[in-house]
Amino acid sequence: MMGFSRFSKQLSVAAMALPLTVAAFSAVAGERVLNDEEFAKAKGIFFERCAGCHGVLRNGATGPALTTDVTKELGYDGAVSFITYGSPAGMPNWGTSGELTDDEIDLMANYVMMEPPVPPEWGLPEMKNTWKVLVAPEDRPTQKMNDYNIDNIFSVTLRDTGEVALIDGDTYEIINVVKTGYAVHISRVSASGRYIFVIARDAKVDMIDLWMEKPDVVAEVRVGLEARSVETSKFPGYEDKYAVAGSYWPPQYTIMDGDTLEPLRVVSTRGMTSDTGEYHPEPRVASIVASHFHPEFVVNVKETGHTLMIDYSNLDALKVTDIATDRFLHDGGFDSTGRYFMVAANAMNKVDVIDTKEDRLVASIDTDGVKPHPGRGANFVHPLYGPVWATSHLGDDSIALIGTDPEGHPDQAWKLAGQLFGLGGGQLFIKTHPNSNHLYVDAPLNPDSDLSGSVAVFNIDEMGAGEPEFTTLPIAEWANIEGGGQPRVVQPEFNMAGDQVWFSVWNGKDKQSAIVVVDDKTLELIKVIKDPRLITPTGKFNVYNTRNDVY
Ligand code: DHE
Repeated sequence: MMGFSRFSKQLSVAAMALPLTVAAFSAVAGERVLNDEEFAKAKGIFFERCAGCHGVLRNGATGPALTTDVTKELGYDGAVSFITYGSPAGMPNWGTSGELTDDEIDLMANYVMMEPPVPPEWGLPEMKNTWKVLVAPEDRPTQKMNDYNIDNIFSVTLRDTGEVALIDGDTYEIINVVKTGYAVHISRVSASGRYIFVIARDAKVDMIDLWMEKPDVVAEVRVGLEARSVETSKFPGYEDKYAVAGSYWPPQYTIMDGDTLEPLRVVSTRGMTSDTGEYHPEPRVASIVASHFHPEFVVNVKETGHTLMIDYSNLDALKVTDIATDRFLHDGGFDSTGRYFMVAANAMNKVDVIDTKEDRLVASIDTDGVKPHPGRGANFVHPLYGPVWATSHLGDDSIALIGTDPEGHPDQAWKLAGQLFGLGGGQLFIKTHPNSNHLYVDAPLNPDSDLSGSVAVFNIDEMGAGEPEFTTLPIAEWANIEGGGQPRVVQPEFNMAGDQVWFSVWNGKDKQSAIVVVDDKTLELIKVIKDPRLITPTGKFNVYNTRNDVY
């Protein structure tokens, strides 16, 4: 365990992003027009690695715009440098991490100089062609057919194999590895806890039934060509009735039957920006949560900055409350009461607060950091500020604490109440649990492998005095990975009881990865889960915590 000063952390991150030397360019070919085969390959890599942050049409969001006016200004050498080394503001170091070869970097640097291709549309007919009910509702078990404590199962994203591993949180055994869509992203859990819904980057939704003797997929559908979010209806009376998925391409959301995934309604999100009123062709759907106060999905539209409260009580006459928020909405989570949804507008360095009871914007908060990236964030009671919700930042080491208690702590409510400073830039996820006195913050996108392989732990009780120090847990070292690589430690997730915290040690596809389980009280290692099937584990979703919005 070790501590870092804030100054040295920033220096070390900046040092990793030095410009390329002439020698480093020697393996690459230089600026040219790509042939058809090269263009197709580069298009694939862009879709897999770049479109999420920069947009299919490259208008920019989490990452800057890469339209040809911008890339030509940057030039071929500049593009190679960024792709190789990344940047402290959150661009991954695709070259030095070994994820892209010199030839692939050359392809990509040339590709971004050319006009982006426009992918096709994808409506209900296309969705229905891909919709499959593998086990009809009437053929499914009428009671739980296994002995698993299903509330303590973890659905673990195996990013590069397009699978999720269902892991028993009590025994650490892999229950099943389930085939899902391409570059699978997140899992969400139905209100009853019976079904897990998984969304993949190719917009395939898979529905897993945890009551089966061996839990497996019972229905699937593709709701577009690219997607990141899925959620299910949670309002009393609508439990497990609907699912909703948000697509990046085409920019739209789709409401599906919660038993079969039959696509029922698809609605485009193309339209005007909330502030300047300009048309945007690609306003992608970022995070979605289910309201606990109304039969509504809270759908966050990234590029145009709209939070749409979609009333699902009558799909034939869909009522939408369109709240103007900040542009570039990304991820977020509820406050501890489940009433306020806190969503990061990451490229604006803001967090917007949505009151899901009154359906209104409560505040737009400058987080005094670069690109807030909370995952679902972390709720805890700060010794001075009372209940707060916290977010880490992608672009620097700061952690923003936002007051969430307007009654008890009005001076801090919906304001930046305070800050902490973590391992360095490249932070992605922050987590605690109501039963824990610890706050965990990762930094998987930091170019320094010591930092990306560790996690910072703050003691909540000790946050009242001075600049709180953190303890560094060398999680990747504990995993004792064989065969090298740059294993990144990503996304702390608690077990159901809130006494263990799980970390993914995310290595290259052809390298060993692991999951490390830590005792929350003692911060000691409990278990390293290694298995040849655990390839590129990233997000982990504990059934109980996910379905009850515990974080
Ligand atoms: Fe994610 C959540 C989008 C890259 C792991 N990610 C989200 C959400 C969005 C999003 C919109 C919120 C979903 C919700 O709550 O409904 N993610 C994107 C991107 O656009 C981006 C930046 C680039 C891309 O090409 O996809 C991106 N995400 C990643 C990764 O590279 C991560 C680290 C590894 C992986 O598996 O892909 C990653 N994203 C996650 C995880 C969550 C997530 C684990 C859920 C966190 C949680 O605790 O809920």
